[in-house]
Amino acid sequence: MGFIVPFAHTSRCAWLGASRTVCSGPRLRRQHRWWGKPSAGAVRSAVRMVASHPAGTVAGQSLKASAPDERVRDGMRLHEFLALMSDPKLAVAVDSMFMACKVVGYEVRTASCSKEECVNAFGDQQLAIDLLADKTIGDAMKASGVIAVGSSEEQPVENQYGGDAFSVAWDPLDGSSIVDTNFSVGTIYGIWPGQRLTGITGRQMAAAGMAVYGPRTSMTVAVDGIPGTHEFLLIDNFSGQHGMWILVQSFYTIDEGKLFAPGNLRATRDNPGYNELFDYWLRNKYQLRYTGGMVPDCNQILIKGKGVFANPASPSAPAKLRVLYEVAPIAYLIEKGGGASSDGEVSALDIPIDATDKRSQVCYGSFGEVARFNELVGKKYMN
Ligand code: FDP
Repeated sequence: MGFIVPFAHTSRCAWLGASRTVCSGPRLRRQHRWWGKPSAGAVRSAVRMVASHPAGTVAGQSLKASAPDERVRDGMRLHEFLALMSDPKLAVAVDSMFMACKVVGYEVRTASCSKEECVNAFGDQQLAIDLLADKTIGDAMKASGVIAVGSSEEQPVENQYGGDAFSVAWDPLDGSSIVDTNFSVGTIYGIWPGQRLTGITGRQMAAAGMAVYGPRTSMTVAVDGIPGTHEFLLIDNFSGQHGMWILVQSFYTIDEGKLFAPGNLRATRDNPGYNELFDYWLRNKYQLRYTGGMVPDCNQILIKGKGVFANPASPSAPAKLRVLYEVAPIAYLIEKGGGASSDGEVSALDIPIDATDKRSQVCYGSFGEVARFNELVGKKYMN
């Protein structure tokens, strides 16, 4: 039962390691919770979670870390973090994404928006902001020299990029319908070993990330071989560190807590299970935190260390989110960060990606919240 392992630790100092002197207040609080005795409710929901999942999908193969890597510490720079990765080509691919997202953040910040669209300059032309972001990321992936196949939500085909080590899928600007309102938007990406992006599952991923373009630009990233999920901040204060990515916090656990982000709410009309789940959240006085942008709505689960994001399907409001570009990479980040994901039945990391535009309903959050989603919503309206 992999996800209960953290409660078995008894020495907090071993956990803190090198990061001990630089921990912030909230991070210390999170670590206290992590090391504390699990509540009866948490144990009950964990047991329910195991019971509601076929063997091997969550309990057996959880990506959740049994212990953090002591070399990872708050305040470290991106290049120091990349140096911890055992595969230098993977480090190049991840670094290239950080570089591209820095540029995309600038493109979003300096776009001009009307009621019709948001545009920015590309040479002599004006380009819609999502197309410009897509081009920026595609160019960076090609230039990295390590990417065999690239594919984006804007062009959902498998493009050959000339490298041989990894393949990468990205959603260049998720939340494009809210970019004009100046809400936070983001980039999502997943990196797979090998030379294809179909006939795979999210569980095979080597790394995933999501950049948040909000009042601050941040990147939440998880990589194979390094426990946890980590948030980097782009320093934008004209100091000597201006333009650098600095690790600001690491996530290893997602607790139970009453915070909800109910996506595709229209599906409550003809999905009785979702209606019941929504009613449960209201009756229990959950706190609503939903922007309509999947990146900030899911990233908050890691930052707050609690909560649930759901986007269920119904007959009249079918699944919209794409597994390759959105669902699987975010599942990787949430599961490595100590949470759970599900398509209503199995971990979103186990959904077969048989086509680049395959879609799925999804739920992310603490184990208890995801178990409740499986119990009430299930997969009745997903095919
Ligand atoms: P958008 O269409 O604005 O790009 O995946 C796309 C997405 O946004 C998600 O970010 C968001 O959670 C979802 O769609 C919202 O969909 P609806 O507006 O259809 O509810």
